[in-house]
Amino acid sequence: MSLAPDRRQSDIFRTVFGCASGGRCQARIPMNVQAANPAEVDDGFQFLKKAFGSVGAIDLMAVAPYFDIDGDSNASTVDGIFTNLQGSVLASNPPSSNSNAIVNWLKADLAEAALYNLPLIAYEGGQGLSGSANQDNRIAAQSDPRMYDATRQYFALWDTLVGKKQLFTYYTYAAGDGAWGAWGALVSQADPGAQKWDALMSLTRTGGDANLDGTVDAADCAILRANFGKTGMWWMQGDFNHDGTVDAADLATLNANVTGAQCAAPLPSNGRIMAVPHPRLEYWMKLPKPAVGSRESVVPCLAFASGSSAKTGVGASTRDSYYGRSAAQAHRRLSPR
Ligand SMILES: [Ca+2]
Ligand SMILES: [Ca+2]
Repeated sequence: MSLAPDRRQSDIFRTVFGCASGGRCQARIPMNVQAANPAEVDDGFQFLKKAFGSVGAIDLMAVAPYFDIDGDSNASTVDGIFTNLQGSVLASNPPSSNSNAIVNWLKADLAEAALYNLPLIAYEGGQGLSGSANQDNRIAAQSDPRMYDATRQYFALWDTLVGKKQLFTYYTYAAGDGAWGAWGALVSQADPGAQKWDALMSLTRTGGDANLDGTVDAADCAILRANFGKTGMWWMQGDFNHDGTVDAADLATLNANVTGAQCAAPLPSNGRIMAVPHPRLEYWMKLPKPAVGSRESVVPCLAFASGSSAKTGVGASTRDSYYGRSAAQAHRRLSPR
């Protein structure tokens, strides 16, 4: 029986990592089995119990519950793919005719693991759209916005049935789409985002953590500000609600979780900057027209007397030099007489 050498292999790891002596173990030993056929491992577990008294050398049962369409005919259109995935394969109450329904797989996996008091983890998983029929549609589905929703729907099932805290190894980080599948959450690690990647970020990161460093702070604010108002954006560019645009909603998400100063939206590049004349400015405007420049060309504002603003109650401006006056001269003109 193949589990006998597996057991010996497990014991070697336990010895090397100090588990055999009862120390805290860094290595946890899983027993893998197909998610759709968990009963296949039962003979092995029974053998271990008989031979060793328990399956004690095994810490976990591990499966790879990839989700895929239930039959190639569903790939004739991209719509067909998502109708089958979202309405059947990933449904919380799937049709009994669907032998690829994730709920049914996970329930059977949990039942098998429970027989031996083993936790369930996923040693691989994610979407598994692959096959020779209509491969173009399977690849097109990867960048369809419904893939974002399908990925979240998938993990909602995992979270509900198995548990958020149970290890799930998503396959894989970045890989190109091709005839043998489209496994990468990102197509290229240089990409700013993708439907699958952004779904994973939304499930694992705090809203606002654009640079994925585990905190929401000024660095994330800078990213959001740099992309504010842009469309075609992704999580790592500041689009936390996946509507494609970086805007006030994303800013609110960031500020709800930020450590340190609140993040402010940048001024719009085509916006208006308005100032309200101060009584002292009106006084200044009544003075003879300056020798240099045109008064009419100047934006009315409160700022004229740099360095003396505290006394006058007005701000600083470079307009003084425009009129050929020093800040002190401007201050004198702005001060009550
Ligand atoms: Ca961050
Ligand atoms: Ca957004």
